[in-house]
Amino acid sequence: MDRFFFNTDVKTDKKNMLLDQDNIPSHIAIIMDGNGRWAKQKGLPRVAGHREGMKTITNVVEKANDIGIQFLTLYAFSTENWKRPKTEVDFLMKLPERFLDKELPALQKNNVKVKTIGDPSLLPPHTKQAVDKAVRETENNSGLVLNFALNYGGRHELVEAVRKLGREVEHGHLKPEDITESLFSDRLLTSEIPDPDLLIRTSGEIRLSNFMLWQLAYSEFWFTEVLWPDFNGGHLVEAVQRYQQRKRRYGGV
Ligand code: V07
Repeated sequence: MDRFFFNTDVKTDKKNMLLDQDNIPSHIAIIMDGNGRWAKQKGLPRVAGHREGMKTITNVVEKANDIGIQFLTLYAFSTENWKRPKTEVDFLMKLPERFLDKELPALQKNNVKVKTIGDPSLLPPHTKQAVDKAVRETENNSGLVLNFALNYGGRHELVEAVRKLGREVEHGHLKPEDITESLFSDRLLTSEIPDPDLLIRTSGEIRLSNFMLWQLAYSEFWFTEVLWPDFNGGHLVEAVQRYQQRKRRYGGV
């Protein structure tokens, strides 16, 4: 029997308010693309788009929490993003602190648990410290897990997992025959997080861009032309509805 959820938040969500409560995706992963293009269209510098994109996160986290999402992974900075102009990289590296200075109290109040995946070794110390502090201070929260992919690369993650397994074999703790998909998953940065049920990419690009290559093997993909700074809670609900329609169709055959 289907139960339905009626959202009364008219501020962020004017349409598409019906969701099947028995089929809410546990984990949504998002490639937050289109910030630079949003700024360009408005004649603003790229960094203005990044700043606006940060506001979208607050909005989307709130809605994800409302609809009962348990894990939200956001691709904030890829291993390839270091190739951007230094001024832009420097600006981007200030955003985790800015975001957390402003939002950590609200995240705390909403019982959100902050996590990260990615290689922290190349992050500036000020960035790493701010993120570590947020992770530490929210580690006992039991609500939505807000997982930031920060200096994350899917291939890098896979190579690191292979290295780990290689060392375990070398030390005689493991036989190659013992390596299973499940054991391999346990060596990834997401070992404590289920695979995403739904991937959203904004801004019309139809690519994975080295994001969660292993974990997205069975996920539903939802691509939208909407630029990340224009994305809102209503769009998130729409993506979940499309996800639910697909799931219902599969259930029929
Ligand atoms: C970044 C803003 C959102 C649009 C996409 C690119 C720019 C939030 C964070 C963040 C990261 C870790 C954390 C808390 C917040 C962030 C970067 C870029 C590098 F623990 N937004 N945001 N980090 N953008």
